[in-house]
Amino acid sequence: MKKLNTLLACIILAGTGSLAFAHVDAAHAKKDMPMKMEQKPWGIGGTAKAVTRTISVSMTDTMRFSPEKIDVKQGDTLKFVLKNDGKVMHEFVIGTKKDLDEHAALMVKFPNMEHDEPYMSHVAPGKTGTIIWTFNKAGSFDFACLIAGHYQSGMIGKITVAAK
Ligand SMILES: [Cu+2]
Repeated sequence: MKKLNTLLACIILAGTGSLAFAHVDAAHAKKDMPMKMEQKPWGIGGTAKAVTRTISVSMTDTMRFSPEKIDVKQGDTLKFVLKNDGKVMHEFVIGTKKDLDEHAALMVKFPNMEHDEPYMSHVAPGKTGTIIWTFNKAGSFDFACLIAGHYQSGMIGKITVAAK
């Protein structure tokens, strides 16, 4: 039953476009197709001209983000500048705890799974990634590195979006 539930979760996630399995041509697709602006419980993809605030986040091999807590006002569009200060790949994914838990479990099962959404960025060592995201819903959300082992080591931060 547990296995079936997991399988079901995979299908649901894949069906909603949260994850793209076997997305071998991700870089190419990213260049040619506009990112889809899909409303999520934690906000919606933003545009460069809507940016109200830029925040730099460092990711390190100690499996920590700096800062670990980010306070946002509802309606703000943040540009996250994500610097991988480590020697291994890291990623920054925004979501609800529930979504991230589920996604992290899939990453353990399928470590080579590739995915790309406007609320996530995979950053190679020494490189910098960016995300522009509009927090149009108030609430408490997480950001995390879902690479197998990293999430489980506590590579998680908090985003609090205060209601207008
Ligand atoms: Cu990581």
